[in-house]
Amino acid sequence: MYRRQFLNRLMLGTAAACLPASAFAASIDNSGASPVPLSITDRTIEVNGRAARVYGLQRPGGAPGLVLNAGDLFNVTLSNQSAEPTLIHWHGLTPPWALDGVPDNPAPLLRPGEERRYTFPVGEGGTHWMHAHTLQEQSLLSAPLIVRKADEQGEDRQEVVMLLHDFSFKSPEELLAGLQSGGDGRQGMGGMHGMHGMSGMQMDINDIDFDAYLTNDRTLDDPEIIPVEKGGRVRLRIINAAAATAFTLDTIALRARLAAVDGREIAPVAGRYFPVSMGQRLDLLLDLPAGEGAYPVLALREGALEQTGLILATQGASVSRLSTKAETSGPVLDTAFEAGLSARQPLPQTDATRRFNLTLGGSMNGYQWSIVGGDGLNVSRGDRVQIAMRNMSMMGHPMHLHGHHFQVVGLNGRAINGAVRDTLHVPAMATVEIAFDAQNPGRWPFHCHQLYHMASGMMAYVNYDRVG
Ligand SMILES: [Cu+2]
Repeated sequence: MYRRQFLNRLMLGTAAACLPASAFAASIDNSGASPVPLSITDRTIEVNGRAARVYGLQRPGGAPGLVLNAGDLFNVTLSNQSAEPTLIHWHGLTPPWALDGVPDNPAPLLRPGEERRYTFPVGEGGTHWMHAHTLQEQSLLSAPLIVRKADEQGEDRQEVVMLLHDFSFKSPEELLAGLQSGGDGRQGMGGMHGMHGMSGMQMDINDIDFDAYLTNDRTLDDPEIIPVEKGGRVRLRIINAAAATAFTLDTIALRARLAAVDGREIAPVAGRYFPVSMGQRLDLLLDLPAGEGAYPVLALREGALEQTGLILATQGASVSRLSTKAETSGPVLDTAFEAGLSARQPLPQTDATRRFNLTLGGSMNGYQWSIVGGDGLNVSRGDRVQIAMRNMSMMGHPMHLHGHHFQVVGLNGRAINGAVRDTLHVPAMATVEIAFDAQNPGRWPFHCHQLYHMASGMMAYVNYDRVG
């Protein structure tokens, strides 16, 4: 009952009336091609030596999520074989609004035993994600959604997926209640950090102490070891599926090139450390040394010692044991890395026809969060929309827009011609600006992807005043 109440609370918006019910007809495919079955299941995994009940999101045979080719039809039958009502959001795809997968916006939850067909053009490809847009996301109701671009389909690169999670043996309802009461479940302040000349202000980095940090369901006590070839080439598709944890990827001994963020190509950036906030994805290209070797790739928890990851290992290489804790805290995400990114395909140059100014606010006191100015994000089809966000809170917020990709066009008051994304991390006290073209009518969620912030007020909608 308890869980149901919270689920209902999290339906995130009332049923919107601006599309007729017949919009669902768009989901019926008459082409005759058979859909891919995708099942929501209950399953048990082992975490820290204990059994944990979690959700699964699997194809026949048990493979998680979906692997599709760009240009294909997304042609899927989603069936709920779990014991709870739920629904799946296709994070990174731009389907018609009726198929977006946020409960009651506008599609209803899938009841246990119910199934639903989805067909729409999958788009140009990239590393994407699928997840429940409810507290069930914390219980691993989440999986990779990989759409291979044309030039990746015959690519001589081994594809490796890293799905990152934060995990708790407590239910998400308990975690949220703990945050709201300021008691159990809350870690406390993340420490003192001076930022942008504002030294002395206290930043909050993590507000939940999780029991484990997972990569593909496993901790570093028992990591996944991926067989690779000597001198091999790897495309690492990293998805930060964590509910409330930002990470920095550390490729350690391997030099990497970042080729895409949120599935969209950028001018490649070489390096070792790559930040990835909640809801964001990275495509890292790795070229392995010629000899035998084992190469850990780690994800460092922001502002804390915990780490997770996997190991790429050639045949016969000796694999050393890795600790779940590092000796120094993971980096705190700022705007410096974002400032160095530029899109391979930026938005066409044009002036904004609609501008909005939002303030991200809130505090740990009472755990209330807000998007001030987010009530009137009304646009028209064809608009170039520009949204400035000022984060006046002491936490970072990964802001995600459904149904569109936006370009990062400003950071802390400086105009940039940045990456094209669907999720942008807005650090504490930072100002960012994004732009997008309104081409996909609907009532589109625009929210913080920290699950408990979203559940505590950080939800707005970009609404097309004339749908159709
Ligand atoms: Cu947030």
